[in-house]
Amino acid sequence: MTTVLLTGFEPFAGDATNPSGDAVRRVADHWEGPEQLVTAVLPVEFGGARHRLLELIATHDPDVVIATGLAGGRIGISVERVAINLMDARIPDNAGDQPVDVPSSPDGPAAHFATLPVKAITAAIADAGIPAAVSHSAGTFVCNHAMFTALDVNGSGHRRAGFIHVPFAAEHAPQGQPALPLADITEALRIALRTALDTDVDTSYAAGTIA
Ligand code: PCA
Repeated sequence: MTTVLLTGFEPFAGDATNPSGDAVRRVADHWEGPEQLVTAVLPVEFGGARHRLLELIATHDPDVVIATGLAGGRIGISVERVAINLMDARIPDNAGDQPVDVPSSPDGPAAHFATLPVKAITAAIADAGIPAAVSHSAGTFVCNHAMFTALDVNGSGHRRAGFIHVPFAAEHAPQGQPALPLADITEALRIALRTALDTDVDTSYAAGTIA
């Protein structure tokens, strides 16, 4: 049985909700398979998120891992291409930890590329009329750390893993911030899972940035 792991995050930085966790719960409510879907909402804690993610991967040995989180201020869905081996927290996490200039994994490589078909996923979401782009930075906070962690345990080879940042949900966005309806964020994550499961070789098209 093919197994997929989809995670979101709890609220952080004083927000009442986190659209990533809300959307993951909705995807779970409507999943029709045939693959087994495992979902979780991770704590916004460097140590706690890593621990929980490693536990989930060890327990379920998923074929596909898509972790998701909020990137407030971004205008669409960001399909992350790279996780860097660095924690540099501008604010404390929900446990009060604020690592600065510390590697995610002291013995790990400088970075890991997502092993998801990031361009096919981005194109499929955009084709559904939902704004989406390939992103080349997942930041240096808990989301980047979670993405790096998921890819750092990718040793078995069969697993595809990566990360998707979502914007604020329109239902809860702070005044003046870009946002998408939670239904669109949910649909984007469903499309991402479907595309990751159904795409053997990623498509290739220019998706870079000049700066
Ligand atoms: N976004 C934060 C951490 C949790 C979340 O949803 C980030 O981008 O690192």
